[in-house]
Amino acid sequence: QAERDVLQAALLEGHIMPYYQPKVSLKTQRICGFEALARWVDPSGHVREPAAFLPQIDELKLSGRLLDRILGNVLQDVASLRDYGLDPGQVSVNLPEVALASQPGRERIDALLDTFPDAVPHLTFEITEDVFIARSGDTIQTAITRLRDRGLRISLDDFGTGYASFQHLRQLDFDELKIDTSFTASLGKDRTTEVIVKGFLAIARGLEVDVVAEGVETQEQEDELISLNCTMAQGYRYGRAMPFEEVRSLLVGAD
Ligand code: G
Ligand code: G
Ligand code: MN
Ligand code: NA
Repeated sequence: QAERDVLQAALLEGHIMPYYQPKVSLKTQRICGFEALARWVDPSGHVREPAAFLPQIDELKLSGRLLDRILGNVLQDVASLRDYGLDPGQVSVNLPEVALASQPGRERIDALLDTFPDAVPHLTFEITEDVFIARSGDTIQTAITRLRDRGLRISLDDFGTGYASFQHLRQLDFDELKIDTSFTASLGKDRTTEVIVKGFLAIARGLEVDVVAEGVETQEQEDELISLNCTMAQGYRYGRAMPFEEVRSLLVGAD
């Protein structure tokens, strides 16, 4: 209970917030968007990463509250950038399974989106394949279709690491596929990985969806991805997740 109170207070008082990791176009080498990643920032300035608090959030059934906070902040930040005349590009938010599976979860998302209609076209929701495992696929599919109809994009996160990845491709219309860090890390080192990534990119081209390679750290990985015609990348090579004020400065500088 004490732990729950601490987490709930951190959420209510706004200490848990999105940081933003840039996504880069491999064609232009320019920033084309960001992924919002939750951080818990103490009043002392100490920053905790999701691994330190997401498990408790799940356990204490606070993931709905977390999404309210992260999505609410992201919409506000996107709207504020637009007010400055800046283009944030596509901003991704990680969606937990319960957000789509439960009626209250879906209603909360709708209510938040209604508050910032101009920010909605900038939004991408990242879902992992585990959203399909726990509940009936039909409910999830309907929820996803409704969101896409509102003009936001759906991205399949950690692609290739889950159970029955190809089955999900057949059941779901989506807009983007994210190649997991574990594949990127083996590029240039392991022929099997290269063949698999090449296959992912061929599938994405055939389905006409975007691809983002995650966890890009080196020039070699980038060169390899470019030679495979991958269009977007994300990783420490381009930048770590940063607070909103830094995003604004970065975009002002890029203008
Ligand atoms: O930021 P970092 O690379 O440490 O993120 C670790 C993991 O936490 C990633 O798998 C990411 O998807 C997840 N994560 C980060 N922010 C959020 C969030 O706001 N909501 C959910 N559900 N997961 C998040
Ligand atoms: O949502 P997802 O699980 O994909 O979250 C992305 C995770 O990958 C975050 O934990 C983020 O901190 C991490 N990450 C981002 N860039 C890099 C990178 O270049 N290398 C590695 N190893 N991890 C990264
Ligand atoms: Mn993600
Ligand atoms: Na990922």
